[in-house]
Amino acid sequence: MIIIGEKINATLTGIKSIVLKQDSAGLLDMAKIQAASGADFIDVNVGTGVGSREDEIGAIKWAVKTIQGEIEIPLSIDSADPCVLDAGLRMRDGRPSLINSTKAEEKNLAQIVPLAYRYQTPIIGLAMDETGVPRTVEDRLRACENIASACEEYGVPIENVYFDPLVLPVSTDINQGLVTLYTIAEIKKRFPAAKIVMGLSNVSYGLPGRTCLNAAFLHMAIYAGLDAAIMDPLNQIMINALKAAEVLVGKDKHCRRYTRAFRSIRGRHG
Ligand code: THG
Repeated sequence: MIIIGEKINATLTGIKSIVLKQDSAGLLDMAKIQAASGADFIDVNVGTGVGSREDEIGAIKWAVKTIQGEIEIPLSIDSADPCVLDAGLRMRDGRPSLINSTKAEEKNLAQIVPLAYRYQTPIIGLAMDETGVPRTVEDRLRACENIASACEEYGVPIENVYFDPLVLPVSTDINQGLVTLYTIAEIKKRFPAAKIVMGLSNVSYGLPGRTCLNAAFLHMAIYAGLDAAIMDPLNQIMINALKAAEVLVGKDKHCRRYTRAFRSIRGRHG
């Protein structure tokens, strides 16, 4: 499993103030702690919701430059704005990156998929279009088909595509857990060479014991074929869930990673 550390996200109040103050030390702390916890990528989302597009472009340049000046870790550039993605990718100057993300909307695809070709980076495609997140597996799959067609058209290999089946809260629609899980399984069948990624925490929105639900959902999603998770790498319960699931679906040869992870914390967890 590929772990994409989610903690540099300006919708979180602590990060929002770090971005607004351009607090480089605070930003670096958040990057280093996630890298040290085993994140494979760090997601960088600096959209504070205040200020202009130029402010967000300035913020992504600052954040990317600050992080890569100190640590070498792949970055997931997270924005809905193609110009912000472009600015972040240009600042990476060929270092390993991930575009997060494009929707299956004509205009979005035409602006963002060419960036994946130009910068030769993988790209996340969200299973949604201009009308929002479809509530059925069929409609989410149709969105993925449209993304795959655009990638083919612009010369982006399917191996570089991460499909995001998307997650809606089960508290508002009890079927949404299964819709996401079935979408993962169908994407795997239709595009076996592509990868599948998602953010988990939406599933438990509005309910108590969120980590309990998120961990169960991670187990099921890994069984269904999830390749990468946008998650908090500092949340030990979630990391344990991930390692256990990898063993049980045969993705951890000789249970080596599982054993190593538990050896270091044997005193606390048996
Ligand atoms: N898909 C894709 N990109 C995404 C999302 C997605 N980017 C944004 C979002 N969803 C994923 N990122 C976050 C970031 C932070 C939190 C949730 C989702 C969050 N974090 C808590 C915190 O840091 O305080 C801790 C959560 C925990 O302990 O588990 O709430 O769906 N492609």
